[in-house]
Amino acid sequence: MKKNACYRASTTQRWAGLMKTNTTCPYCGTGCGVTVDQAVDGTLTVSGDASHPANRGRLCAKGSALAETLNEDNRLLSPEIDGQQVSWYQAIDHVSRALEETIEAYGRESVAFHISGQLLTEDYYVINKLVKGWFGTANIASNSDLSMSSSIVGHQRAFGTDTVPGCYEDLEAANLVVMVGSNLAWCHPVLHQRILAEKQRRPEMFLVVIDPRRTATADCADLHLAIQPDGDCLLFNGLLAYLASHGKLDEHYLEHHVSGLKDALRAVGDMPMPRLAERLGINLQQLEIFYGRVAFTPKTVTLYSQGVNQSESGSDKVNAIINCHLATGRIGKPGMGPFSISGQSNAMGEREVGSLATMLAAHMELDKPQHRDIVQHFWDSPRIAGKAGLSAVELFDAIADGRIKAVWILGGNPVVSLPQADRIKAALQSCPLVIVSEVASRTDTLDYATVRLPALSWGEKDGTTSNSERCISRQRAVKAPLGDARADWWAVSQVACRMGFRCGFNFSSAAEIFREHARLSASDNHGSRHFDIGACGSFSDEEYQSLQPFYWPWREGRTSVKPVRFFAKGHYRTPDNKARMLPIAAARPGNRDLSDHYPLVLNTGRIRDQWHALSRTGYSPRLSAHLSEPFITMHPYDALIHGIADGDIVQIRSPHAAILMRAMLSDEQTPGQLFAPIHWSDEFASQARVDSLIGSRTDPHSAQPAFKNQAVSLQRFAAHSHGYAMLRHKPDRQLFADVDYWAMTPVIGGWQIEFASLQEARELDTSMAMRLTKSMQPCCIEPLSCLDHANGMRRMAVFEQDRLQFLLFTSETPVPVSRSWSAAQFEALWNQRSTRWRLLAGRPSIDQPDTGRSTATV
Ligand SMILES: Nc1nc2c(c(=O)[nH]1)N[C@H]1C(S)=C(S)[C@@H](COP(=O)(O)OP(=O)(O)OC[C@H]3O[C@@H](n4cnc5c(=O)[nH]c(N)nc54)[C@H](O)[C@@H]3O)O[C@H]1N2
Ligand SMILES: Nc1nc2c(c(=O)[nH]1)N[C@H]1C(S)=C(S)[C@@H](COP(=O)(O)OP(=O)(O)OC[C@H]3O[C@@H](n4cnc5c(=O)[nH]c(N)nc54)[C@H](O)[C@@H]3O)O[C@H]1N2
Ligand code: SF4
Ligand SMILES: [Mo]
Repeated sequence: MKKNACYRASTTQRWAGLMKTNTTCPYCGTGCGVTVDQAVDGTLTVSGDASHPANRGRLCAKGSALAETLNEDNRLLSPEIDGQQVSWYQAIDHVSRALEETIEAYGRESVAFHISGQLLTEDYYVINKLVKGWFGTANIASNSDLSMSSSIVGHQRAFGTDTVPGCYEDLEAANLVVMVGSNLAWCHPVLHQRILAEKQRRPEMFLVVIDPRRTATADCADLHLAIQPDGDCLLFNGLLAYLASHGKLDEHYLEHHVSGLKDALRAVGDMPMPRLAERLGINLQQLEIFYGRVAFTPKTVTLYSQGVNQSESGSDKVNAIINCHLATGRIGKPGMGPFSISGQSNAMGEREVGSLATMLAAHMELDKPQHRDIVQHFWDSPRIAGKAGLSAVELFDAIADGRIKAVWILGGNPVVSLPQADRIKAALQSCPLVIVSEVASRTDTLDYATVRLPALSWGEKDGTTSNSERCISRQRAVKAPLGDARADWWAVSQVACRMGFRCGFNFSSAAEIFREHARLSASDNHGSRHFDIGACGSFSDEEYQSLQPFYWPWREGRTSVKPVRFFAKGHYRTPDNKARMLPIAAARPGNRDLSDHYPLVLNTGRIRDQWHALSRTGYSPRLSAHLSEPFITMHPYDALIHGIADGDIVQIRSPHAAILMRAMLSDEQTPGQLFAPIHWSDEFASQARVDSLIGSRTDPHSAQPAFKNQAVSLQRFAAHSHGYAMLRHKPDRQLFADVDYWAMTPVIGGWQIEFASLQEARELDTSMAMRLTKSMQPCCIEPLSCLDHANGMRRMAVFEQDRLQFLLFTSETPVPVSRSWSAAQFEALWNQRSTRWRLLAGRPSIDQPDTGRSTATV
């Protein structure tokens, strides 16, 4: 038996008709353990896995709602070629032949993959092996390009390896936690809860948030520095100078384990503190508190996320932070270290497998001949990629200009998530072969697929995933696959076999792939690479099934597997084993593209209860209740000078596109800056894809897009008519094709749609009433309608037998009906016609309470 400290005989247990399975949450990089209970009738309930080291039983709102997002209505159930349903046999045959023909006609570099952090390690492994070992290219644009690549570059430049030095326990052991560009409270809620629980136990623990806007995370902190956008390099350069001038450098650590101090110090200069504070847009006292706290608190962790990574200076921000930790020797020791938090659940796994355009496999490097030899020899592959492939932004440029002729997208929605998103649409439209492996039946990217392949969703998938602290856990299947959905590794292996590569891809299980990945990590390693899970290379299938969360490295013959820290005693993976401090040039904070035409900075990010393009969370009424429409937050001052009131629909324009969102006024924003969430895709709203606004500025070292600092303009959208509809089922978005603004949200009982238009109210009403009625395809519908002459409001209710089918209200002004009350009416039986008119009031009668909102504000 392997010595996995918490190895158990089995993780799926039956008790009194209840089946319990331990698995892992598919959302964020916290990587929480989830226990799924399956009742005899198949009902699934989820709870936090008390034995998982990441969450010890906790779950956030998204994790707790996992069972209700296993929705069966929105699943891609069978393969399709050009919109026609086909068998897997036909699909694999078609894909393999089309790829062969493309390579033959246009060469190996004409084929590319676009993958995301939703995939499991086993999927990545097979894709990486096929692309680099058999196709001989490194064209794998990965989720990391959008999310983690600045951190990867920062790690590699400083440490010589992409190794996160610390672990979650450091966040609890620290006396000072500095959160930079991270809204941990909403994006990694369980980690945030762990920090807050510790702070409650030790109130002297000090929390700092560095973020241009006041977030939920900032609200819980002792100090919030609302620096100007991209002021991070300047702030941390200033900190390094302060530490040096206050005698806080660790001379011993610097002498033995670090190089580059002199150059780094020369680059930071000696800007006086008042000028520094002024440039950063914060007050001097705040800056002094921050620097003073860091200087006098050895146990400091600096945790950072997309406010750092997604910037033109992303890699430099990472190194400016790491410089301060190296100079003080605060790294790899309990409660100390720089800590890059990963975004998607398996973003870290992607890096371990090396399924990026810039890496090889198992932390080996594309440009090292001995690494290429190790991998090619291990794979026994006909060739091996020798140079970096295309990053995500470059990949779609290459599709647009015809260099790439075939792209296979697995687990991503680039039409929503990449900069200049309208160009992504155009690029995909021009690409002869677009294969999309998806779980959902409707996404914006699927519209452009020539081949659609149904993938297993969470709950059906089986494999491993790695979280931000290098902990590898199992995702286990808890239900049978729906339709013809298959694992991504299976689809890719089948295509490879059909292309004649059976020798390398004859995989029959995730366990088999994991064993091979583990053996490769140990191949010719001898301690030279941190990522080594050689102990898993000889697992039996049963051991793989029962594998408990463990941390890497886990070398052959060693016992597993507590969190490991790196670099306390140096041993960096550079030629002289010393870490590198880098000279960081800090540009002036702000946005150099601001102009009279585009005077405001648009910042983008996430909200608490939604996940990316809503393909899962967007179907949950509970999760959608938090913030239910695409919105943009602005300071009341900006609203005032643009003539905008809370709840107005506004147009946000950049040189690339224009979108419509609902205005939310908040003093959490600094004047001159706006914040919009990334979640609303064309599937859920008319024009709310923020990435259509974002330009293609990227970090020169990591190629990561500058998603958080875009110059835009703002104006009120002067709608002539407004509407609100409640439907029993999610309507086809084509119904609203010519309505300027619409957004749909699930509520208990159905779907609600808010809309607004430049059409006259009467026109809008007639066309919406006709379309909605037509979409019912009823056997016998009974409409009821009225025009309220007092306020020009039109009201309509449509029944099919005793059930309400839809409600429609239109008006020249925003529609004041009770949203929650109208949703609740879908549950009722309406067999007495005489009472039906009540519905047209859109609110409860005077003797009934109404707790919900009655206007369309988010
Ligand atoms: N609820 C929810 N949670 C998620 C996700 C989700 O979709 N929904 N997605 C997951 C993924 S993939 C990721 S990558 C993570 C992202 O997690 P986070 O990085 O924490 O989330 P974001 O909202 O993208 O951005 C974080 C903060 O960066 C700030 N920021 C913007 N510009 C700057 C700047 O110049 N400097 C500094 N210091 N800060 C700046 C923004 O104001 C924002 O509050 O979240 C993960 N968790
Ligand atoms: N403006 C702006 N843009 C951003 C960001 C930002 O902060 N601001 N953040 C960036 C970041 S950090 C990220 S991570 C990206 C996220 O961008 P994407 O990764 O493109 O977003 P998702 O909506 O998560 O897309 C994942 C798709 O995979 C499908 N899926 C889920 N599991 C599986 C599976 O096992 N197999 C297959 N084949 N499909 C699966 C889902 O249904 C979903 O449609 O957005 C990036 N874009
Ligand atoms: S914190 Fe992240 S991993 Fe944990 S339950 Fe929430 S979404 Fe899932
Ligand atoms: Mo991400």
